[in-house]
Amino acid sequence: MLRIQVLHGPNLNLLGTREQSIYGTQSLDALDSAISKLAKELSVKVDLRQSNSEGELVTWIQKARSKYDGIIINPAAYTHTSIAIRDAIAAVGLPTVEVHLSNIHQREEFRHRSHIAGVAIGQICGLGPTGYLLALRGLHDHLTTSLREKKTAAPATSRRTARGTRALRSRSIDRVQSEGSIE
Ligand code: CA2
Repeated sequence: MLRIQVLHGPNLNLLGTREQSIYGTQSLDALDSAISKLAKELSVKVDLRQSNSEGELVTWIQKARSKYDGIIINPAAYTHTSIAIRDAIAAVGLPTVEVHLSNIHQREEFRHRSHIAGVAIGQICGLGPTGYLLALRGLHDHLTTSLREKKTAAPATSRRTARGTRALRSRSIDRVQSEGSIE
C-alpha cells in the first residue's frame, strides 16, 4: 500500500473561519476528510498534519523519508520564504507535490516566487480544496508508474544484455570468418 504524507503550513488551521473570499468556506477538518475519503478509494495510506512552525514541518519532512513514499505540501507563507523546507524536501528525495488553494501567481508579487516549486514534481494552485485531491491522484499515478517501471526494468536490461551478447558473439564470428578469409 502506498503511503503519502500531507502537510499543511501556517494559518491553514484557520480555514473556513476568515478570508473566505480567498480560501473558501471549507474547514481544515472537512478538507482532511475529503482527502482521507479519496485516499481510501485509491488504497493509499495518508497521514495529515498541520503546523504553524517551520522547524516542525522540516522535522516531519525529514522523518517522512523512512515512512512515506511521497509528500503533498501546502507550505502556506513558508512557500515564499523557506529555504529550510526546500532543503528538507531535496534531502529526503521523496516525490513532492506543492499545493495552494489560491492562485499565487494572480496575487501580490511576493507570492509569485516559490522556493518549493524547484524541488517538487509539480505545483497545483488556484483550484481550492480540489487541488489537494488532484495532487493525491497525480502523486498516486506518479508513484505507481515509477514502481511499475522499476519492476519491468530488470527483464528489459537482461533482454538488452542477451541481445548485446548475441551481437558480440556474431561480431566475433564475423571477425573469425573475415580473418579466416584473409588467410
Ligand atoms: O493559497 C494558498 O494555499 C496559500 O498557500 C495560503 C497561504 C499564503 O500565504 C500563500 O501565499 C498561499 C496563507 C494561509 C493562510 O490561511 C488562512 C486561512 C483562513 C484564514 C486566514 C488564513
